[in-house]
Amino acid sequence: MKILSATFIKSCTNVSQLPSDGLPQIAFCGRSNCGKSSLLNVLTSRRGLAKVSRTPGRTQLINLFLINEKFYFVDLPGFGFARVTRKKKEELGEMITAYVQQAPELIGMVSLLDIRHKPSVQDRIMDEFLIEEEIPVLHVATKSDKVGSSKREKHLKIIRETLKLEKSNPIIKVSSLKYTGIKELLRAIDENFVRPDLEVS
Ligand SMILES: Nc1nc2c(ncn2[C@@H]2O[C@H](COP(=O)(O)OP(=O)(O)OP(=O)(O)O)[C@@H](O)[C@H]2O)c(=O)[nH]1
Ligand SMILES: [Mg+2]
Repeated sequence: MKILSATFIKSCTNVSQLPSDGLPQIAFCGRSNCGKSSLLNVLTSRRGLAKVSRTPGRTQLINLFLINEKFYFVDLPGFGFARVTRKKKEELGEMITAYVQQAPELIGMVSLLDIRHKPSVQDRIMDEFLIEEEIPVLHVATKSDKVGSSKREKHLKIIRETLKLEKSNPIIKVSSLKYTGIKELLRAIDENFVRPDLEVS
């Protein structure tokens, strides 16, 4: 897939505000601060398209970006940020749950995991929830530049074992800082989610 255009369309506080144009949506989920917004900027080659912050909990809305005028990338709020109030945490969790259950155009979820950390209970719950909802998932290990190359496989193994992923289920390693793994991720998105009518020739 080649990304020719990427445009911010809107931020939604509620799934009722999602576009009703029938275009497919590919969403990005993961713990707060795992690098969702940074990865979206790198994938679309638009620095500043999605807001990035060193402070976890930056993205608290469902943000939609129209890609190639044919489908959306959706930046979801991060889950599991300890410093937001319990009420806020519940609201964000509910927003993500409602999105997955009620967005009829969701064709796939890119699930991001910081390569340095063992997946949390919430990461596991999210994975199980996506399986239950029959949403295809592609796993991505982010911030691969933060782990020395000799240790990366060990970290991927921990992620694979904690999430009980089959060998056939890929985990794509990326670094938004070093721009590595980006082509591989776009190819995997194509192979896993994108229908022929979304292809750019
Ligand atoms: N070293 C390194 N830092 C990264 C990478 N990707 C993101 N970061 C940093 O991690 C922090 C969080 O990045 P975001 O992209 O805002 O993370 P997010 O998942 O969108 O966070 P929320 O919106 O809070 O859920 C920022 O300080 C980024 O600069 C990466 O590949 N390598
Ligand atoms: Mg974000």
